[in-house]
Amino acid sequence: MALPHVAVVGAGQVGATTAHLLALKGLAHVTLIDVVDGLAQGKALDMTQSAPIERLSVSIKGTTDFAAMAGSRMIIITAGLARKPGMSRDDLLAANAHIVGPIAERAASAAPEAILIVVTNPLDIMVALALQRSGFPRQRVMGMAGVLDSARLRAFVALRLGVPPASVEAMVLGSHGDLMVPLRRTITVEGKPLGDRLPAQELEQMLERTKNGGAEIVALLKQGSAFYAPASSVVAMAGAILNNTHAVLPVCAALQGEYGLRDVCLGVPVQLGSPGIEKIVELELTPEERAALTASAAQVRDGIKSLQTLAPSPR
Ligand code: A3D
Repeated sequence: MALPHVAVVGAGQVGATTAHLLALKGLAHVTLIDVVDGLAQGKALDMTQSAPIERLSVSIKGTTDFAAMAGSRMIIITAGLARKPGMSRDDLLAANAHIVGPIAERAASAAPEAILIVVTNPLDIMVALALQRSGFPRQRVMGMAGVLDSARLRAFVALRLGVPPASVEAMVLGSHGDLMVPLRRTITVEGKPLGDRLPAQELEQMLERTKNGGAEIVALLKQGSAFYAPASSVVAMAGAILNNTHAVLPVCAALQGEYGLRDVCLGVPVQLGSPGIEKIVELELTPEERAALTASAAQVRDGIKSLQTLAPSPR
């Protein structure tokens, strides 16, 4: 079967790493797009020169021309500002809304059947904006955050217990921010519940570290934010869709009654396949988890409302 085309908009740290991973895994032909002249072209050329060594058979192109999104099966939006030390994700809202809104409109006119995956922060609000501005059905618009937040928790638990990272599973739901909702009960090691392998206080510290996982890296790097694990996370989602695996992953999706919530985009377990979001999986939640998810939704809803007060996008 012919390989699909994926456009990655934003050729910065996350976008370029995502493009390279897509190519290394042979998942798709990749077009990298950025407004900065030469950036996407240069990085695509560099990746293309890794092709003989990595035995890649996909094409990797770079351009400033948004019309190159035409024919894409999937468009991954990573364009926008990243956090600087001391900034919250919400500090990026106005600037990134003016970037993501027009990209979603252009994506919809260039590739009306594409699946959109948003990575730009503040994530849940940018997904709501992309949904609105693309006019796409909610099955085809989603955001990456839960796979990353869950991977951070999985990595911390694995490091502490000295087990292979892939043997630890965990699910973090809710918004991508301070009010994310780690489901303690979902943590398993080698298929078995975590139980008392970690003292409760230590687990709480790990959950707190997960919530601050992005800020910890921003503070260390001093410029820019995390990109290796974010790119791996979005490529995991892309792989599940392009290979139609029906995997259930935590994904930011538009809710219309699921978990008793509507008109909000939030991280929930989602079954991914060829159509995009095949199903939102409704887990049984404890009253505390449900309350935390509702608080998380309220915060995202406030952010979505604030989009209406922004000045129109400069064209
Ligand atoms: P960075 O390396 O600065 O790259 C952003 C790129 O976007 C730059 O190359 C810009 O030139 C480009 N850009 C700006 N405006 C446009 C436009 N209109 N069209 C096309 N390209 C444009 O940032 P990054 O790659 O580290 O991060 C990108 C975004 O992802 C930021 O908003 C981050 O906060 C976000 N992010 C989210 C997560 C999540 O888990 C949700 C994780 C990591 C980064």
